[in-house]
Amino acid sequence: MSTCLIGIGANLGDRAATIRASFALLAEHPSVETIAVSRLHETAPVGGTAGQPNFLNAAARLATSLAPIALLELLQEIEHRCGRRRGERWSARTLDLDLLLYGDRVVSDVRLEVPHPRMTFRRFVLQPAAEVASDMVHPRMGWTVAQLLDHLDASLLYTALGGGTAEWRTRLADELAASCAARLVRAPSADRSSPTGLSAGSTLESLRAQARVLASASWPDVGQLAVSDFWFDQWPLVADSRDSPELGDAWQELRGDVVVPRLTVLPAAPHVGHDNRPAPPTNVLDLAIERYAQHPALGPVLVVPANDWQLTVEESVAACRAMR
Ligand code: A4P
Ligand code: MG
Repeated sequence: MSTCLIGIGANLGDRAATIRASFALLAEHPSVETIAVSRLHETAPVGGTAGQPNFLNAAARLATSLAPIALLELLQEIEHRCGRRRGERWSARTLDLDLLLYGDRVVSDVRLEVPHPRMTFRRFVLQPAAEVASDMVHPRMGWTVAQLLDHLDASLLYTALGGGTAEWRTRLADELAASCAARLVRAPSADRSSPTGLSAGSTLESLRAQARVLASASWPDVGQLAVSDFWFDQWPLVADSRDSPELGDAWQELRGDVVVPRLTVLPAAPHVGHDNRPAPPTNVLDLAIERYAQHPALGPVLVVPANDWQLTVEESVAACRAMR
């Protein structure tokens, strides 16, 4: 038997009745044992078409002998029996059942991604999930569900953009500033003159300049989202890729003084420009960033498809709203 965490959302019809019906259908399956269900949480819709009704969100913890794909098929069958008709992505729905966690398994399949790729920063997912599965561990990050929710509560409203080109990050930061009324935190000027954001020979100075811009002591304590077009936590990766322990040490020393991002956005293919030019050969740092994005131990990461600008903007804007 594997312990699984299911995320539930509904924003059409009699939402509470549909969610309760889905709990009953899950519980009556011979290979599923329901361990706990959360309360129902009223939440504002995030992403998708404007003007959607509010959601009710919930979570369920199960034990099952079904394999991950078989469990996904059961969830989809229950969605269908409860009146779900698949429309556009993120459209209003009678019932959405997401497989958030399946024990400590990592599944990456065209039909199924587990852990659910957007669960780590969504309050509408984590709040109900923490009621039934606070101790379950996200196997890519090594954080418990309780830690993920604590991070949303304890961190400042700040999103860092990393990887890609300086041009890509600046453009995305501008989009987020416009769509989410965010305050822009620009990279210190020396960084912006080089495409990688790192002028050779002055990397230590660059790290220190970034730390000054992100100093917690002078961060304005307002409820406004901040977005930086650079990522302070890239430094340990830079240190490794350049075999430069002093950079790693400087990062260790200064990280306690800088603002921790609530979310970091990283591109899946770091060197594709916004205009879809072919990617130049991938360098060691880009590879390290891609690898880090698979196991982001320092905090929640949204991975965006760098070759699809519209999707990148939609996902990033929705993520910044969902983490509030
Ligand atoms: N799929 C891949 N991995 C999984 C997984 N772990 N669990 C595939 C479930 N399905 C998974 O899903 C599209 C495809 O994802 C499936 O065919 C399956 O093979 P879908 O349910 O048809 O479409 P969707 O839900 O619109 O897309 P998606 O990307 O799953 O959306 P999300 O991320 O689930 O977000 N705002 C509030 N307040 N509350 C919500 O519950 N939900 C969404 C949907 C957006 N905004 C929301 C809420
Ligand atoms: Mg879904």
